[in-house]
Amino acid sequence: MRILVLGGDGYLGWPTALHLSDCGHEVAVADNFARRSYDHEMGVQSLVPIEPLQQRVDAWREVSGKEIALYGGDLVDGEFTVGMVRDFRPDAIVHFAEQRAAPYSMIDRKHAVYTQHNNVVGNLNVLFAIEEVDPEIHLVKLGTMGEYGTPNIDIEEGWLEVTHKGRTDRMLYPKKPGSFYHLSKVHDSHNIEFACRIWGLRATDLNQGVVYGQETPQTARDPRLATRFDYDAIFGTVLNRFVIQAVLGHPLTVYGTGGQTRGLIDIRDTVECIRLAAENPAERGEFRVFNQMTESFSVGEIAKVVANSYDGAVDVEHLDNPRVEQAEHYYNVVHTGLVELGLDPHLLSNTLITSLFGVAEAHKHRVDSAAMRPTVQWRKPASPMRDQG
Ligand code: NAD
Ligand code: USQ
Repeated sequence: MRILVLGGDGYLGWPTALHLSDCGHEVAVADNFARRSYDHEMGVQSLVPIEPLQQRVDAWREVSGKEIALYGGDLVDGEFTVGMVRDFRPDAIVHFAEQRAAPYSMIDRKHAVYTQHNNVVGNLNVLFAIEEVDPEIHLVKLGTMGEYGTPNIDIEEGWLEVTHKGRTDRMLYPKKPGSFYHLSKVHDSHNIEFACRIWGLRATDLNQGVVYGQETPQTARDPRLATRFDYDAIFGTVLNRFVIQAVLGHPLTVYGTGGQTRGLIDIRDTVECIRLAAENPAERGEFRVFNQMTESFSVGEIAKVVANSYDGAVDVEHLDNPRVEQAEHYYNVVHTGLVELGLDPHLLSNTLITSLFGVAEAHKHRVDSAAMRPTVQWRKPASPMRDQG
């Protein structure tokens, strides 16, 4: 298949492009390098050094003999987006290319507006490009488990059968996201479902949980193929941060009581889920949703797993939660769709965490400790809502 990976310079986009190329697909990557500019803005850098995208593509050619085409441009530019799709003529488009950090979207008005404009408009341009160039193209879109929030009922895969006053219908599952970033994904999901229903496009929305890990079999083949590994309080995700904190001898920063529960997934399963979704396309007119996670853990449990796997002493510090989220709640997620397509998950194990300790140990001199503590508050200090939780 011909597969265009949008956001192909990112943490997940790059290893996915390599995995798809390794599996024999014709791959192109597109990126506007916004992620690298957030690093400059925040004064941080990936823990693991990463090469510029052109060098990564050259290294992959050297290592594997395979070509990956490269498009530099911004999805918010509709002409660029449609021109790229017309030029590459993909069978599937994998869309990772969004601002993806909840804390970044909660910094202030400017960052919230940027996040929703970048994500919602970019995704709309992708939908219009598919409709204009070839409605057969399958869109594989990265959504997030955080679209659902933490409802007090089971979380189904995107759709819910509702019986109301004696009548029954299949409705989009109700959403209660926890940040302006997570909201942007809800808006995307609605726009995609609309395009499938009205134009007959085919799409798979992958509501992915929090990803952990840094290496895949392809990125491990050469240091120039490494993907990024974020540890800072804005872009670092929880398990990856705890691993780095343990190695640095910093306390693990559990927000609040640590009772909040999330779905998690190993980066090696992320790239495989994308392959499975791309190779088994949705039907024309179908808005298909999979919950792309393999296990649920509370933040407190994640801290325990990391602390127990590390050889040295590890402290846990409970910080006042800078976010507004339920501390204790029901969490039961249906996630059978991808397993039915053939996913054989890597569950969280000491082996994986031990190898991550190795990655963190090798690069710990690059850490700026000041970037570790959370600074973005969900509640504004003067807000009358402040004490309502
Ligand atoms: P990332 O920020 O590392 O990668 C996203 C890439 O998209 C970056 O390289 C960025 O430069 C590019 N990009 C952003 N806006 C763009 C635009 N307008 N035009 C072109 N390129 C643009 O993020 P990631 O961690 O690789 O996440 C990828 C996707 O997966 C995101 O959509 C994210 O919401 C989703 N996701 C990530 C996680 C996680 O834990 N990392 C979990 C669930 C879902
Ligand atoms: N948390 C801590 N301590 C930390 C960091 C986080 O307790 O040092 C807690 C947070 O309060 C939250 C949970 O850990 O309850 C997850 O936080 P996170 O920063 O790891 O993940 P999140 O903000 O939800 O976002 C990440 C990705 C995002 C993706 C999402 C999947 O950045 O792109 O959409 O995971 S999900 O959470 O399923 O929505």
